[in-house]
Amino acid sequence: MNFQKICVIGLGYIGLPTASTFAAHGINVLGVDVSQHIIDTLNKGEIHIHEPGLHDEVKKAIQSGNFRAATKPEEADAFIIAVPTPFQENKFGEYNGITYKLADMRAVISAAESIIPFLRKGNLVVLESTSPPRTTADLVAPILARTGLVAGRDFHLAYSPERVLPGQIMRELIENARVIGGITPESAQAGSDLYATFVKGQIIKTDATTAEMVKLMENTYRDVNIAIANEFSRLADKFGVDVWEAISIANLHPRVKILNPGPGVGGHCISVDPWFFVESAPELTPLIYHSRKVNDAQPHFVVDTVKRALGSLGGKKIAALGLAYKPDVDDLRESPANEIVHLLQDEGAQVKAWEPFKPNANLAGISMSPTLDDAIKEADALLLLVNHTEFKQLNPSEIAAKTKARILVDTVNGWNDNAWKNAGFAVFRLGDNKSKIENPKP
Ligand code: SAJ
Repeated sequence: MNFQKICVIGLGYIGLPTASTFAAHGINVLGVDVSQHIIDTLNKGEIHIHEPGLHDEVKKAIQSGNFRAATKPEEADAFIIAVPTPFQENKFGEYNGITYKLADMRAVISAAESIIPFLRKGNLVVLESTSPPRTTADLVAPILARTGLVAGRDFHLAYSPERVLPGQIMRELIENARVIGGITPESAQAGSDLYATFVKGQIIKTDATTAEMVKLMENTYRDVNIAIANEFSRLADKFGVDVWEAISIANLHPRVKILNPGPGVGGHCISVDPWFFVESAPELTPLIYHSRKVNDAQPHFVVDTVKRALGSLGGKKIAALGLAYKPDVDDLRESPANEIVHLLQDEGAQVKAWEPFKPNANLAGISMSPTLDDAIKEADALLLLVNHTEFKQLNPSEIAAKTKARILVDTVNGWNDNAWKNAGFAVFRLGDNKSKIENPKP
């Protein structure tokens, strides 16, 4: 299939990079968003989100005349839907005594509806938003059928999940393998023709529901495996073992690859996507459900560890280092560190937080320090919550000279025990009770 003009609906973290990349590869792109503010910003050549390389790409696309933004779609050869699929705020599902979160599909529904007046025979529609299995076939296809055209017969319909890492989006969009699931083989082929415009990685064609499952399976696989690592950290704590040592030994086995325990699972992918499976089939997903529960409860285990390190939390001053949801990103949304700060404060601790990637973050109920020195100066304990490179490089004796604290709690195995002990700190690591409970030493 040949594509001269496409509409990309939803100009967020995925839609905007996708739209500008198509434009850079010679396709005439209309970007569509419900927010007039976003449209005005883009048409001026500015952008509303932070992603390395994106601003230049958008500026070039606008200047070349290949990219425009508007609040309504127009006729085009292809339509790409890249809108958010968050959780419903106030509604939950229930099955056999368990409560689970429900996807809010309203943005997908209204994006599909917005295409109706413009859909023509021979067009291609692609859904990119992460969605519960069968969304393309059972939700999007019936909406588009209101045109009188039938998906797979009169127009092509496909699902193609984004699988890019924030911070690397512009490169990964082009280089990563791309899955295209068609409602028919011809739809998959049409989708493949479209993305071949810029994708250099392998393009894999399959059916739409397989493609939907692939996306959810990738992130669920990771969530379940982090959950077992987190459960191992609690077992190690109980039995007087250092979980990090145990994992590194277990991982010498050629068929074992245990992930890292930590303060919990954050971000808007891994902690979200497994719920789409639970919602779709709660009777089939006890493992996925319980893994989510284990990871969501990990902040409580961190608080128990801090409590043990300090004796009690009431009135204690704690420097919380790192609020991002993972190392070396400035993204604080859904971060377990945020919850940990609140739990510590609920128990009477006074917490000052330092986040080098967002020192001025405005987080409800959290007191941010303008500098690392300010956060640690009067602290009774240092609490390492994210493995930022900057934290790994800190010099223990220099830090010892700047803080009253002589206790530190490391939840991510970011610091070298001995170096910090030599600088005068009592070191507590998450899932490491080895030196606290006497085990026979070799
Ligand atoms: N984490 C652990 N232990 C680990 C690995 C991660 O506790 O061993 C935690 C991190 O600290 C973080 C969370 O899990 O809080 C998620 O981090 P991540 O780097 O594993 O994943 P995301 O959410 O940034 O990005 C994922 C990626 N998916 C996979 O790696 C399978 C990415 O490729 C996807 O594009 C993205 O989800 C998405 O959009 O779905």
